[in-house]
Amino acid sequence: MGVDHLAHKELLWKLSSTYLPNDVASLQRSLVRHVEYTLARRRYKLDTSSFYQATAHSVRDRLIERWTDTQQYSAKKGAKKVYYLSLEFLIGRSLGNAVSNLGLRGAYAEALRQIGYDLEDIMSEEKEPALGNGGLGRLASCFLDTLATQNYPAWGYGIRYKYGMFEQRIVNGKQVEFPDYWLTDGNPWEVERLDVQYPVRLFGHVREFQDPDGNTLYAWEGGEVVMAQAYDTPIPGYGTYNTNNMRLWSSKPSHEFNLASFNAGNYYGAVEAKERCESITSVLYPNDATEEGKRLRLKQQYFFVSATLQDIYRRFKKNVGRGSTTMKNMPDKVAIQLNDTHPAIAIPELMRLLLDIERLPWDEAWEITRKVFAYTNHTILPEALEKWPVPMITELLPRHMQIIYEINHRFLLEVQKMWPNDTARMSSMSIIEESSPKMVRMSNLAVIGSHTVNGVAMIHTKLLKSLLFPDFLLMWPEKFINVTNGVTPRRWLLQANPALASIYTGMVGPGWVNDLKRLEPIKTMAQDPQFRQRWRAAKQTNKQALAEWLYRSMNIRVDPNALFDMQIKRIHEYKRQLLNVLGIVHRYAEITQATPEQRKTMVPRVHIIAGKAAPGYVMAKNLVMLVCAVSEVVNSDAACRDLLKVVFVPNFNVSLAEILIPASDISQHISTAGMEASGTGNMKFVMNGGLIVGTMDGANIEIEQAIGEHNMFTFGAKADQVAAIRRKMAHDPPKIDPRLHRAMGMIRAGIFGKPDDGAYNQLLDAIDPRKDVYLTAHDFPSYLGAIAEADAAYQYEEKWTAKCIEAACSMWMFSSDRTIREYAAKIWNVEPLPFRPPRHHSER
Ligand code: KOT
Repeated sequence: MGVDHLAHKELLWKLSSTYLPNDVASLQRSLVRHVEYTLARRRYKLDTSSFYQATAHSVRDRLIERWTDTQQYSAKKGAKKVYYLSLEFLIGRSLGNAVSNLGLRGAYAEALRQIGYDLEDIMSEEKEPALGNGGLGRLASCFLDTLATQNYPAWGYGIRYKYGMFEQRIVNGKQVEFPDYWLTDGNPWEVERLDVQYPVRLFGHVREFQDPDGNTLYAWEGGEVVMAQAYDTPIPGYGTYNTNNMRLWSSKPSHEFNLASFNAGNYYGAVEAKERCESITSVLYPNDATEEGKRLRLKQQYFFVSATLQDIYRRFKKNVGRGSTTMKNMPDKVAIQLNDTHPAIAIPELMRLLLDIERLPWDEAWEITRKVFAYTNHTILPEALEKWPVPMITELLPRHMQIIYEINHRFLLEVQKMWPNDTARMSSMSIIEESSPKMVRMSNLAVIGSHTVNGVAMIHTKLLKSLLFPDFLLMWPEKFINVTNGVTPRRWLLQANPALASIYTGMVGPGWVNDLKRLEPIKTMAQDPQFRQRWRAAKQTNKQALAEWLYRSMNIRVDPNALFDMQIKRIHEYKRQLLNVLGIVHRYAEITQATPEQRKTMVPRVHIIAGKAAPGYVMAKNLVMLVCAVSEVVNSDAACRDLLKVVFVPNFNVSLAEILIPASDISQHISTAGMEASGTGNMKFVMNGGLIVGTMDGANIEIEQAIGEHNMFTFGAKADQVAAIRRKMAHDPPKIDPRLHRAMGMIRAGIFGKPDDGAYNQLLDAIDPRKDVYLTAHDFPSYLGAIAEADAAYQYEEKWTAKCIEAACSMWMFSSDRTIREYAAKIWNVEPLPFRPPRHHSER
C-alpha cells in the first residue's frame, strides 16, 4: 500500500510538473482548444467575443500555475501575510493587465494576428467589473498590483457584488441609472471555490453560561445562517512569478436554512428567505464619501468580515500547535488593513472568536486584536463617517454589541485615568454617541482597536489629527501616521499610454515600470528640442485617439490641436464641478463678445467632464444636467466653433479613464481646500504628461512640491483659511465677482434651458456669497486667474512641453510601489517573499 501510494504520488507529480509553453504556436493551440472545448464552439463559428473568452482562458491557465505555486510556497515558508479588507475593488479590465504583467503581450498579439484577430479589439470585448465607487476602490486595486509586483504575500478580501456600480446614461439631458449586471457573459478570471464556504450568522441571541471552573462564557445562537461562497481571482505581479489572490465572497442560503423552512411546509416563505440570503451581496452601494445607514449595508459588512476572518483564522490555525505557535502569535503571521471603517466590525468579530470560541481571557484577546488591525481613514467629511444605530447592531449582531460596550467601558476607564472627570472628552471619545437612538461611531472603534491609523496625504493626516482625533492623538501620539497614496505605473502608464511608455523605455530601458525613480534623469531632456518634439508627438497620438473615440462613440467632433481640459471624478459638491462649469460659461460669454482680433488670442479648448452622481444626491444630479445643457448650447453655437467644445462623457469608469487621462493637457483637481483627502487622479494625469489646475488640497500639495511650483497652476483659499472665510461671509457677505455675476445671470436667464424643478437655481443658490459652504464664489476670481495662466503657458509650445516633461519625470513618489513599501515597513512589518520558479519549466 505504502509503495503504491508513493508511486501514485510520483506519477501525479510527473503529470503536473510542466509549465505551459508560451511560444506563438503553443498559444494558438491553446486559444483554439479553449474555443473548441471550453466554449464548445466549432472552429468556423468564431467571433471576437468568443476569442476574447478563449484568450482570457488561455491567459488564465498561465496565471493559475504561478498562482498555485506562489500560494504553496508562502504556506510552506509560513510567511506573515497582509490581508487588505475592502468593501470595494475597482480592478478594471484584466486581459491587458494580465498579458502585460506576464510579459506575454507581444506573443499573444502575434498569435492572434496570425489567425486574423487584433489583441486590442479582443481586449475591448471585456466588461470591466465595477465593484467600487471611485478613489477608495481603485486605490485598493492599485495596491493589489503593487503587492504582487513587489512579491509581498498578500490577499485582498472583498465582496462579489452581482450588480456593480450602476451604468450611467444621459437621457434627455439627465443622468439615468441602469443596473450593471456584469456577469452576463460569465467571468473567466474567477475560480469558484466550492470547497471554501463559511456559515455566517445574523440576528439571534446571546446565551450566558458557566464553564466548569465557574467562568462566565457567552454563546451567540439562533437567528439565521447564510453561507459565504469564495470566488478567487489571481492577481499577477509585473515581471515576477508571484501571483496573489483576491478572494471575493458571494452569499447563498445554507443547507439548514433550506431544510428548516421547507420542512415547516412554508414553501413560498422558504423561497423568499432564500432570496433574502442572496440579496446580501446583490448590489454595491453607489455612495462615494457619503454614508446611508441602511441595514442591508451593515449585513454586507458583517457578512464579508465574518467570512474573511473565518478564512484567515483557519489558515493561521493550521500553524498553531506546530512548533511553538500559539494564538498569541497571530500578529506575527497576520496583518489586517481596514480600508476605511467599512470593515471595522472585524474588530469585535475577532474579539468574539478569541473570547467565545478560543476562550482566551479578555486582555489576551484584546492585545492580539490590537496588534493585528490597522485602519486607513480616507475622508474627514462628516457625512461619510459611519455610525450605526445601537438598536440595529443589537438586533443583527447582539454579541458584537455586548463586546463593543465592553471595549468602550474599558477604554473610557483609560480616558478617565488620563483626564479625570472630563465628561466632554469622555463623550467625544466614546464609541457610543449619546443621541437618540444611540449610535456606534465606527471611526472611534477603528482607532481604539488598531495599532496604527493612517491618513492618505500629508494635509489629510494633519487634519485627521487636529480635527477628527485630537484627543486620541494625545493618548496615543505614535498611533497616527501618514502614508500618501500612490497609483500603479503598470496600468496607468505602461498599459494606458503605450506611446509615452515606449519613449521612457527607449530612454532608460524597461526598469522604470517597477522603479519610477529611473525616469528622473529624463528631466534634463526637457531642454532638448528634439526630445520635446517626440514627447509632443506621443501626446498628439493620444489626443488623436481620443478625438476618434469621441467621434465614434458620441458623434462629437473635437480638434485634437485644441487644449484638452478634463475633470473626471465622482460628482460631488466639495469637488466643485460647478466651479468648472461657471468658468466654462464665463469663457462662453467672452467668446460670444470677442472681436475677431480678440478671438485670435484665445486658446481653443475642449472641456471634458465625466463622473457619476449618487442616485439620491440631488445637487450632483443637477450638476450633471447643467453640464449636459451647457454642452448642447455651446457645441451648437457657431461663435464657438473652433474655440470651445464641452463634452460630458457618460459612464465614467476605469476603462474610460485609461483612454482619457493620456490625452489630457490640463486636468482640474479643484476641491475646497481641506476636503479632498488625497485624490489619485491628480497623480495619474501628471504621470501621463499633463499639467494640473488645482487647489492646495490633498495630494496636490505634495505633487506641487515634487514637480515644482512653476509646473502647476494653483489657486484658491488655503485649508487653514477656510473656517475663517466661512465665519466672515455669514455676517459680512463679500461682493460678488462681476464675471461670476454674469455667468450666474446667464444660467438663471435660461440660456441653458429652464428645468421645471429649478435645478439650476438650486445649484446657484448654494453658492450665494453669504452661505457659500464650498467657497465656490469666493475662489472664482483666483480660479479664473489659474485658468488664464494655463492658457498663457499653453501658447508657448516649447516651454509647455518642457514643463510636462519635468513634471511627469518627477512623479516617482506617487507610484503605489513607494506607498506599499511604506505600509510594509511602518504598519505591517512584512517582507517580500519572491517565488523563484525552477530554471527549466519542465522541472516544476
Ligand atoms: C467613503 C464612504 C463610502 C465610499 C467611499 C468613501 C470614500 C472615498 N472616502 N474617501 N474616499 C476617497 O478615497 C481616495 C483614496 O484614498 C482619496 O484619494 C479621495 O480623496 C477620497 O475621497
